[in-house]
Amino acid sequence: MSTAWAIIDGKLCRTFTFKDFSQAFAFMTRVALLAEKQNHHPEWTNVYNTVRIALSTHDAGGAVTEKDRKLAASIDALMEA
Ligand code: H2B
Repeated sequence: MSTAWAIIDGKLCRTFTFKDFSQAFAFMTRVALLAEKQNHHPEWTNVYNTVRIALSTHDAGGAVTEKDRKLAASIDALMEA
């Protein structure tokens, strides 16, 4: 099941669930392009149809910053499109 964004272990996290692996990987491809554009890259795991994303800013000592919130908002916008 997909979740809302939440701070877990100091990172901005959300879990996305899709119909199957193909849908999950297509989503990851789109997020990867966003991440490159923003020069801000997710820590993530994928297991079959589930993608878990954890965002933090290494450059800020691992804190959650505006860069993480911006990438999270862009990912949400992908989901709505
Ligand atoms: N991604 C994330 N999530 N946090 C960072 O601090 C970060 C990044 N820094 N992507 C960028 C790249 C930095 O390492 C490069 C050198 O700009």
